[in-house]
Amino acid sequence: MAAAGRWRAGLALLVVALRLGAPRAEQTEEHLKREHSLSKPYQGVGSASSGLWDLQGNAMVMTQYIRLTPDVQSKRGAVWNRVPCYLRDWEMQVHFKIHGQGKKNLNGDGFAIWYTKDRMQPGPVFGSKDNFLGLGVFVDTYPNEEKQQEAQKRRYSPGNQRVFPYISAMVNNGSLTYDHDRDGRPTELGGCTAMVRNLNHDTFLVIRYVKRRLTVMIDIDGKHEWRDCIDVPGVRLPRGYYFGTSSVTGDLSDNHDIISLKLYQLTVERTPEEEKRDREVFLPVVDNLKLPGMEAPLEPMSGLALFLIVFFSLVAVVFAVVIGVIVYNKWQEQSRKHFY
Ligand SMILES: [Ca+2]
Repeated sequence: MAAAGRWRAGLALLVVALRLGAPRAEQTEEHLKREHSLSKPYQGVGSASSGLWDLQGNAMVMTQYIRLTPDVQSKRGAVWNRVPCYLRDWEMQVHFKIHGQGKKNLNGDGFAIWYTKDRMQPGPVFGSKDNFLGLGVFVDTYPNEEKQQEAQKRRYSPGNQRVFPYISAMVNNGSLTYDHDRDGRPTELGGCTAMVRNLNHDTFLVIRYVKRRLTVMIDIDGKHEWRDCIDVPGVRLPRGYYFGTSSVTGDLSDNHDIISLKLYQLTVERTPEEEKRDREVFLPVVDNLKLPGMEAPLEPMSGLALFLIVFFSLVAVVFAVVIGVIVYNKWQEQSRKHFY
């Protein structure tokens, strides 16, 4: 239900989807935004002057897909949208394929889908920069933490274990570091297992951002059905960030292919209260989330702080004037006494 409009969107650009399961029928309009979408024949992708998407590293444009990395060790590739996205509510549908020669858990490392302030900056997080500002959704195909613990002959406590490939999401205000050795566990907003590798059918992932609610759904079983993966309310993302996707291989590798990225504008109605709640933010933040290093968002000075500074400055000025007047009067008195 509430399925994203991939199947219908091919027929018409404008689709009205009725969310049947919702308590009150809520209408959502979807509209494909070409300037933030990437699909065959990938016209102008990576060209210096024209085109909407930039290529980076080892990424290559093929006829049927964009290969972020080949199934070769130590490769890194990315593709980034050139146009910042100013939409409030959107849905990104990712058609991807991960395949390679390596046996299970002898492949890596996966890929990331980004909505971030900075673009085209290489780094250690699936080939892209750490301490990023914005959202990262990671399709992680190698269990670093588990392998490390195995090597140290330690075992996970049951219930703690995540089965890989594993999809997770992270929102960063620039202060957080992605812990690669722990597969991002300390900063994970939510996640799910997704057996996405070496499949003969198409695999899809959708990131939906509506009314500050972030949801990730997957369609990886070849049944043309969305399955819930991540659902986090109160996610505040600034507008004007860039979409991108990046991937990296290390000692282990895979082909990481992007077949398409389709960005839909979602038009939803907001009540006045929702309008107030969803007002513009300048730094990414997740409500009611306590992560190490995220407790104090670096918002611009609050109204209260500004008021207090002005108030105490005024008090200081008044105090100084009063002292001055008293001292002046005393001095005049003194000089009068002196005169007579
Ligand atoms: Ca990993």
